[in-house]
Amino acid sequence: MAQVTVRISRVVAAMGLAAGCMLLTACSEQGVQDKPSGGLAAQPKEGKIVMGFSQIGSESDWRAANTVSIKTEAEKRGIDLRFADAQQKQENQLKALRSFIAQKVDIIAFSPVVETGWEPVLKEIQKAGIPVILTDRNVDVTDRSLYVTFIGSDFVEEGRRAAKWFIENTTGDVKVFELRGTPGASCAIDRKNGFEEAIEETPRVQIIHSQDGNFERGRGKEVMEAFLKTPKGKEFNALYAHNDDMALGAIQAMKEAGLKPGTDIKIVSIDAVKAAFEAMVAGELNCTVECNPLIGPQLFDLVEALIKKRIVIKEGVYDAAVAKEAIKTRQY
Ligand code: GYE
Repeated sequence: MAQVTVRISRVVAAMGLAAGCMLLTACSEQGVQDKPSGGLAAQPKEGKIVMGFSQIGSESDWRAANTVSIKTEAEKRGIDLRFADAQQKQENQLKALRSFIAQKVDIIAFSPVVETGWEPVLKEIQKAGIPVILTDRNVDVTDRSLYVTFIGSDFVEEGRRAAKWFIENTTGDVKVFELRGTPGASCAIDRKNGFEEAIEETPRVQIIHSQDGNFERGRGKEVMEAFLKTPKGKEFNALYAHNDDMALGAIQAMKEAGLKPGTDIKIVSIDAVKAAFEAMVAGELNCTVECNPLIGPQLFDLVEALIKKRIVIKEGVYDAAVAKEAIKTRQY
């Protein structure tokens, strides 16, 4: 399983929430009690936490699973989730974030489609006293106090893992076509950097062409169709796609052009969605690097810790009759 990391910024300490966050790993087991106290400007209304969530869109199977995870977990915990789909447009996300301020939500989470351009709106949110959690993708801001934390995968490492597959499972010259994700998205930038870093000392593995396909299956197919008609399209023998959906689209284009994906062209992509496993079973995809979209439980553990600010530890009572057995697993 891929690790979804939770990076806590300095602001948590500044907000006096460090203790709550240190206990986060234990939250799901130990339960969070609903007993708001003063401190944060945003407080639950009528006992319910109100959270604004700005989702990027529905460009991939990964995204669909991510949306389900967030919605299901919110529902399970009785959180009033105001969910907005930005259809892959930053301007729509900016509008959604400003509308969350107007709605006076308790907390905002969002998955930023691109890395840059968030500073002004994050300042407005901070001024309104609403904590912000970044999910999935990162932002490029100088002021780290503008968000509490970033919950997401290590995309550089994913790029390295993809490269490692080519290095370890091929011989001879590997001429890679790189199908990149959305321009300016943190995961597209990092997945490229991680891959390039990992192939640096293996000159037989080279990226001979790189183009973006916006993380979409349809785009992946179109881009591959066009590429196959170019001179480099006759030369390449490997595909590195920043997500499974684009790889699956490209596989379709290769098949229509009479190529054998997985054999003539070695293919590695990222996400590990079910359709990628189907393609591997069919022998058309060689490897997928896992990127876990199921962040709902971790996200809402954090939300509850920030808003409710009271986490009760689970404890028991032990009769002497059980002591002999229980002592075997005592850690303190
Ligand atoms: O890999 C891709 C999606 O941001 C990690 O976005 C996410 C990426 C994921 O559309 O399939």
